[in-house]
Amino acid sequence: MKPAEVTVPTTTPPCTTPPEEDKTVQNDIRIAVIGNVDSGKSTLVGVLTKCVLDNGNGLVRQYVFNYPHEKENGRTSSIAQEIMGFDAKLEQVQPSRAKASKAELCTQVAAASAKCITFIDLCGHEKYLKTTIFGLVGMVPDYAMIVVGANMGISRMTKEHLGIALALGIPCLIVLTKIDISPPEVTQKTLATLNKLLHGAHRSPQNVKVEDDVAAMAKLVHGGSICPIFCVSNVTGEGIGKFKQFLGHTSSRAHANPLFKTPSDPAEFIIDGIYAVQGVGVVVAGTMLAGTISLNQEVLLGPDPNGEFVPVSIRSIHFNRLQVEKAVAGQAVCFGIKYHGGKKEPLKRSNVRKGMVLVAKTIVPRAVWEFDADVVILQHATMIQEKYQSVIHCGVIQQTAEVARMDKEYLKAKDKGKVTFRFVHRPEYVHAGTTILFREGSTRGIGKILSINYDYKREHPLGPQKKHPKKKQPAPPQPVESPAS
Ligand SMILES: Nc1nc2c(ncn2[C@@H]2O[C@H](COP(=O)(O)OP(=O)(O)OP(=O)(O)O)[C@@H](O)[C@H]2O)c(=O)[nH]1
Ligand SMILES: [Mg+2]
Repeated sequence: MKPAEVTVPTTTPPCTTPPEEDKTVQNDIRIAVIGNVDSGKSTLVGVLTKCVLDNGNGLVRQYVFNYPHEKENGRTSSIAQEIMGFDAKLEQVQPSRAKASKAELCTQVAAASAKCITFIDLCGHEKYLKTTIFGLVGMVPDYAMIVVGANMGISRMTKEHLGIALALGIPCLIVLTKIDISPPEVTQKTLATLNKLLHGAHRSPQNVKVEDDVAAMAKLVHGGSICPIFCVSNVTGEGIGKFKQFLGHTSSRAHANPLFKTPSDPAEFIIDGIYAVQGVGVVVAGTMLAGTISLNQEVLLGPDPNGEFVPVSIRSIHFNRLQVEKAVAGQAVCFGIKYHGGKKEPLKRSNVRKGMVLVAKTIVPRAVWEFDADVVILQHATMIQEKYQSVIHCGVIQQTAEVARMDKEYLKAKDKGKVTFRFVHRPEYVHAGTTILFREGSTRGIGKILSINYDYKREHPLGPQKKHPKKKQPAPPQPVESPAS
């Protein structure tokens, strides 16, 4: 998939965030980890965050996996998050081995750190591409770290992941793993292919050497002007120290990312994870795109299958696993929520889905079925016409949509056009200006929402949906860990 023409802003808009909150936002960095299956993503995340080395046979990834089935087959199939902390001198905060659980380790690191990097470990296998795209589009990472096995070369999936990150305007860094087992000539060949690929995508690759100034490099990566390539071994530890130094100098791109508004705007929080926590109730994880949400505040949760929003209260707020009083634009946080007011039934996990939002009451949110978008078809085997259906990724929203109308008879690979998409299953809360990705089989496209069609209304395809189904639902699988933030 070729990168589309999406401009990466290089200038930082003036910051209106109060200094203390601004520091928290600036020192909270999110890195999405992508790349081909078995390239060493989970292992690298484990080596960086747990300060241990791998045995080349799947030892360290065990500390990163969420589920027992992932441990059994060694393949990431869910989104795992791990924290790496730095103190004020940019020395890594060592995780204490005495603390047993993943959650306790994260809390300990976050509490002792002046700066935190959250790695979002995504799936390499094509079977889980939907999950990986969700992590890249919905979890609003500051950077994408593309992991490539030095001995494995550049696969189709590596190109696909890189293409999506570039199309979304996320600055990239590359880590070549397995240099301990890759013959030097093979590593050189992989590097040459990578350099060619990045030049072709109008990015400047920079092979990092021992003597390079990583602080200066981190600034250039922030602006998206260079793409550094680090060569490491998760087994011998070669190159890991230099890479950690670089990571210590990275900073958040929240102020440079046009997706984020200021803490004084009306609040908007997009939900990327839902948990039922014993003794706490429903907890939603996600990203604050705008505004400020405080403890006990009343906000609106929605849209439900009928497109409606319900008032909920904020019972608890966690940022990097630590309890806080408020959350501001740019932060990834978790909220404990309950129905506001006199609702008899408690809020259940099944009442919330990924793709919903929490918004300030002042917004008066409206869910819609249709929107117009400017699109470019990156690859498609035949032609796209009216009634064509595809999965649309738009922030945390993932839903099949149909082409209701278009300004041309058909679109084929490399064509641009104006398309009206209509969601198939339920109305969603979307904004003009948001980037969308769509994919179906080998078809890939990217676009930007131009306008929302509030006039088109329809019933839910299955008739009006009950908000609280009477039938007892089977208990959803519980995450092994409590939410990451
Ligand atoms: N020798 C050597 N082996 C490594 C290195 N990094 C990872 N491995 C091994 O490579 C295998 C795959 O590593 P994973 O971390 O599971 O790879 P992944 O990219 O997360 O794979 P998916 O989650 O399935 O996409 C494991 O057996 C690791 O032990 C390295 O630098 N050197
Ligand atoms: Mg993995």
